[in-house]
Amino acid sequence: MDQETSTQVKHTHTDTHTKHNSTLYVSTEPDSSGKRPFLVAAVCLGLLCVLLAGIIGLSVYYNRAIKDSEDKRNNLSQSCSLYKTNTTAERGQLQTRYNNLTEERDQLQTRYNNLTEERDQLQTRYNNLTKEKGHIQAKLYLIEQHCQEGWRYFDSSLYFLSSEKKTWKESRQDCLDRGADLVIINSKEEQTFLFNLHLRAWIGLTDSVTEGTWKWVDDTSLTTKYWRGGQPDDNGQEDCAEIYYGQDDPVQTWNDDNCLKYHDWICEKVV
Ligand SMILES: [Ca+2]
Ligand SMILES: [Ca+2]
Ligand SMILES: [Ca+2]
Repeated sequence: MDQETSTQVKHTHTDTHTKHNSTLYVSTEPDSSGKRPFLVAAVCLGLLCVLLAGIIGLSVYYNRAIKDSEDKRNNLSQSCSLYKTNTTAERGQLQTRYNNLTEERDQLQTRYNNLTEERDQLQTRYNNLTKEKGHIQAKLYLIEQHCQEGWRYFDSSLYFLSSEKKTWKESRQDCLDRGADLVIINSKEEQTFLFNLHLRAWIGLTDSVTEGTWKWVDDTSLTTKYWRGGQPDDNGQEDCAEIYYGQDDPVQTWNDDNCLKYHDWICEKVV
């Protein structure tokens, strides 16, 4: 059977040899042609194995790359989250600090306003004191000048004591000429001060307008009185008052007398 097949093959190849002389050598080796499919299959299998190994390798590579990428993404996400947390905390701290600085600024502004107000008040007070100092200096100068001319000073008033005698009206005119007037006794202290001068002198008190209604020269009514006992008695029309030293009690020294009589007098100038 194999012999017949071989003969047929050989015959076929002989025919082929008749048409194509160049293929004659190949057609005479029937043994090697039987192994080629296996060789091809083995090569293919090898290639498949290589291909499969490559695919597996690529798969592992890409899986690892994907995992690395996910890890990086997770790390990045964590970093972003941490950054957000830190940023939020920092923003909160900055807000708190801003609020504190704002409050501190407002307090400083209030303190500044108070200090400004206090400074203005002190400035006003300084101006008033400066003005007052000027008045006091002027007053001191006035007092000093009058004292050099023989006036007496007591409790914000200057007193001129006459060295001659005149009627009440002439005495008052003399005081007016000196920029003063007959003395008005406003207090017990002033009465005592005048009593201690040991004088009998006209004072600025009269009832010449309405009998019995005593008024001071500044037209104020008499309230506090220091008459001697039994006075005023208007004995023979007595309408002018004098302070009459000689009584033991310093607050009972006044007498009404005739305005045309001659007495010393006391002028008063309030400073
Ligand atoms: Ca007085
Ligand atoms: Ca009288
Ligand atoms: Ca009298």
